[in-house]
Amino acid sequence: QCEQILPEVFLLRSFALQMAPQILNQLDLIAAQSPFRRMQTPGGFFMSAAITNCGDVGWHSDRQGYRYSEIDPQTEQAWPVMPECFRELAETAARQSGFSRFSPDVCLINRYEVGAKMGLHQDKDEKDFSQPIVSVSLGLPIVFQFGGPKRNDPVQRIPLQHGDVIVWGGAARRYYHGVLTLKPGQHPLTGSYRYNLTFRQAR
Ligand code: MD3
Ligand code: FE
Repeated sequence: QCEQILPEVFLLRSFALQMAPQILNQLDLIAAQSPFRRMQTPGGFFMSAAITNCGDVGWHSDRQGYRYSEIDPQTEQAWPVMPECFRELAETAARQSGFSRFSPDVCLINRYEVGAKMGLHQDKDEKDFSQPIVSVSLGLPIVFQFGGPKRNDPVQRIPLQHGDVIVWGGAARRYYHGVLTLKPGQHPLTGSYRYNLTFRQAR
């Protein structure tokens, strides 16, 4: 059930399946405190995915740029605490993939509605690139794509389904990646949405 895609990238199919209802319950509590919102990019566009965070810090974007901060700029309060079951899931997935020292301080949560996508980008706002990123997909399926360290590198596509977990480490941590447009559908647990949780060590 664990497939190695690249030397330090592991796809753990259905790894979060059993925990999904619990995760989704926690997401409702998190969103009640720090709501999902579409963030503006420095270029002035709005991202099509709606974002919130939990943890010691949260990632956000506005006309001034991308950054992690301890305060949610919308609520002017601390971000919601990361639930213990989130941390355990992320650390277990990382450990099984060979990253024994992973200790996430943030979980960035993307919510995709039908028609939403995420263009190719690199994640480079974190301090230590030797730590992996653990991603958890919930709800409607989507096609994930990743290339290489250069924007023009050829891309590979992987369909991601409810419960799938990927651990991104090593050189792949710097690779361009994104998701294609979310297609219409209904998932018994999330309706017409797809959620993606990414656990990171930002600081
Ligand atoms: C490969 N999210 O939040 S998750 C993001 O499905 C992001 O919402 C996508 O890209 C989503 O930044 C993809 C898989 C993922 C996450 C981080 C990565 C793949 C990655 C960082 C480096 C390389
Ligand atoms: Fe990313």
